[in-house]
Amino acid sequence: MKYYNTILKTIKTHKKNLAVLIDPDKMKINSVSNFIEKVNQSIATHIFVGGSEVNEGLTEALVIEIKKHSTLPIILFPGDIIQITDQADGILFLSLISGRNPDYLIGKHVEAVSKLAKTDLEIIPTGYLLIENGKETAVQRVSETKPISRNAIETIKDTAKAGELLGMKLIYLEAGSGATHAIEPHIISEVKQKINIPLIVGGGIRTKTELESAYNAGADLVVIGTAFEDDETFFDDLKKITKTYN
Ligand code: 1GP
Repeated sequence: MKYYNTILKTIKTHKKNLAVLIDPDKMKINSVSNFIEKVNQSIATHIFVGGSEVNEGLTEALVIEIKKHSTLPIILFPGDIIQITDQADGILFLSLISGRNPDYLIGKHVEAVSKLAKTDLEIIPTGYLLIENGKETAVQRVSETKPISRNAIETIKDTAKAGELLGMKLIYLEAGSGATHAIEPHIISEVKQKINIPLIVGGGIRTKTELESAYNAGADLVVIGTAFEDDETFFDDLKKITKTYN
């Protein structure tokens, strides 16, 4: 579990992780080198690749191109099994535990097994919780599940804890790509206090202040996609710095 252990190590040393999420459906291959150059100069520690709706073949081509320009770990964050490619380094094996659609709890996982067996991907079991953010998100539409209300803090905490007790190695609090409201810091901090595994937070984070606020609340890894897609100058705010967190 090389990549997972690296995340555990950052927690011990009070460092934080930032994943830049690249959607194969939105990133053009000929834009990759410029984009990744900016990623390389930033505080990003991971590149996540995935999307809710991606055509077959696009993910693999994108990962191959990213690899030419970056040594950061490339972790698949797939919306579907067709996004699995052995060209990446790892995969978040996501179970959508906020929802009650069996396909996204276990069904697609069974289908993925024979494909994963042909790869050396590091498989990281991840409990994925979609939290309501004020508008319908692609995850909600594609998975046909309801997000948990952001006011239902006990349900959010118990769902995250249940994921941990089921053996999941990471918990991902997701507001949804392009969310109007990012996950609120008090939710991050209450979930973090409840669980003993690393916490990922993503969805709707657009500024350095929001990023810092998620870190300060207890996020170990933050995922940002849309803000970089919309405005690459955001990378300028996130140039490499040395900072530790308590
Ligand atoms: C989406 O959590 C990720 O799955 C990132 O969301 O695109 O809003 O940054 P954004």
